[in-house]
Amino acid sequence: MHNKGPAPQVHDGSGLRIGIIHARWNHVVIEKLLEGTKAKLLQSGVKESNIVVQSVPGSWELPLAVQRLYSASQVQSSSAGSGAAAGDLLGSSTSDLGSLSAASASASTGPFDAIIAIGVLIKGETMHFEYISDSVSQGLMRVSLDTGIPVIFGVLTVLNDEQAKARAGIIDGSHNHGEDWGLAAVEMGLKRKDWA
Ligand code: DLZ
Repeated sequence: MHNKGPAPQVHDGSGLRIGIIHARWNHVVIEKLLEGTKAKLLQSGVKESNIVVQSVPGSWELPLAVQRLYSASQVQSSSAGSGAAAGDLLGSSTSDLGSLSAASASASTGPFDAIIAIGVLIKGETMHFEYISDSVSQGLMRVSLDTGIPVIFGVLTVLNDEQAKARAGIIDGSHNHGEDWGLAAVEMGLKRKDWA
């Protein structure tokens, strides 16, 4: 077990509904992060049908997508049974990363307990790296505080491809940070229920 993250706790996620929005830029790394995230959600007891996965082009689009996914799920819960699936409100309900998005096909409806935003920003690839990183992190925090839903910050901001791979478990012996994000979503989703 790696020793850089929070001290481990075990939480029961069987009653939770979790949304995941991921960017498609740097998709090889994204795929592994998504895999790690989903693995820990499932291991914590979150039902496959209660995990909704959506994609957007790049990290810049994450804050709006998280906000809309959250709003759509709130609309659904107030007009239960008659609303469109949250996925429909964002266009395609698949993540474009193959089987990892399979859960969305048979996804449940209702409000989310937490939403995980996943992106990989690599400095070498954009002159605007600092601006995008700053805006995306501020945007995600704003959505979280404005709506009260835990938004898990699954955005890697790294200097190069190598650093990205070393945070996604792609390089031998490296830790997949997606696992931490899955666990954080379960813990914060449960806390949100307590705080409601
Ligand atoms: C344009 C761009 C660049 C250069 N680099 C990245 C990146 O490393 N990671 C990422 O998630 N997205 C990148 N993008 C795309 C922007 O986030 C955004 O999708 C486009 O500017 C369209 O708004």
